[in-house]
Amino acid sequence: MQSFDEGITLDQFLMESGRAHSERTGQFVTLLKQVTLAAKMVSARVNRAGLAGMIGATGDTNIQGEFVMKLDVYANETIKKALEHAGVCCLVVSEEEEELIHVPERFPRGSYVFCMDPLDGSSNIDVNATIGTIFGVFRRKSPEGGRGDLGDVLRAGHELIAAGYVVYGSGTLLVLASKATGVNGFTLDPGIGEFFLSHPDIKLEPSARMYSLNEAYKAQWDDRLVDYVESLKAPGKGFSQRYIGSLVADFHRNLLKGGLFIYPATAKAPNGKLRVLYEAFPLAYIAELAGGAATDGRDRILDLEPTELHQRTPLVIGNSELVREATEALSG
Ligand code: AHM
Ligand code: MG
Repeated sequence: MQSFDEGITLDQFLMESGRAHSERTGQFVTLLKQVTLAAKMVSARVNRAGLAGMIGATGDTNIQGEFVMKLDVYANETIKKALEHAGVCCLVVSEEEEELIHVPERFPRGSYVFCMDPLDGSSNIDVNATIGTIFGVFRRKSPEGGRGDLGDVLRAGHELIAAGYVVYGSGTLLVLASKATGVNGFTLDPGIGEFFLSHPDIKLEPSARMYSLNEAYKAQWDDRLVDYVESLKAPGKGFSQRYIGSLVADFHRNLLKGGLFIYPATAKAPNGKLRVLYEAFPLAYIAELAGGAATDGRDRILDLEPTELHQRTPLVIGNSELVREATEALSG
């Protein structure tokens, strides 16, 4: 795996890693650059979101119109446009859109399939809590130049060639993972509009003492989960709990500080809430490359083969020993 020094720009990193990566077409690097560009645009809009009400009060409808476009819609359109114009994708899957998105006829069709949750945690926008973009990249299976089809998308997670997320929080940080480069984090310097490598080669320790899940649903849990979570609270175990309710933010904290995240099956949501293609797969790919693990409470997430675009899955993800213990407890 190639290693990099802190402080280089994301562009420099992409150019160097492009040389190391097995995807040598240049198209792959262009794809990641376009995602970066879109991330900067979304970040700028997220930072201004709170101004919408103030500007509305001035009665300037044009400016207000621009501001009040829902942020998740804006993120979806911005990322899609960045990818379509660059001719790097044949297909996009988005949480915001029911159907598979084909790149319009007027653009060249590229080799990649992009699966995204354009703005995860969007129920947190109103309270200025951290939100983010999650994405995974497959190389197409269908013939080059064609429109692409469902077979390019409905496939096992271990076929991903890259994944990442952007968190729009107190700062904007982009985490990028691929087998050639491992997991690296880049912080946006808003003054000059560049991402700099700030978290090189992120690794998860085998264990940690933090768990994240929504305990308000306890009455709907399987008894095995109730017992497992109770066991974490035993005196002397030293666990603490954090739950933001924004997957990307909870995952990011756990990736940097260690922790176990669970969004289980519940009586009301027997398949859990989170989506396979653009939430569970990318984060599982990142977790594994960082030395962690992810299961659905029984099987490895990256071995799932979804049969529907917006399929859901329970998710147990984080430090490898914690995921193993939780999975044993849940499937025992
Ligand atoms: P959404 O698709 O409605 O945005 O829901 C996804 C979010 C995740 O970011 C988060 O982990 C989860 O919903 C929180 O759900 P809950 O409020 O049920 O704990
Ligand atoms: Mg989401």
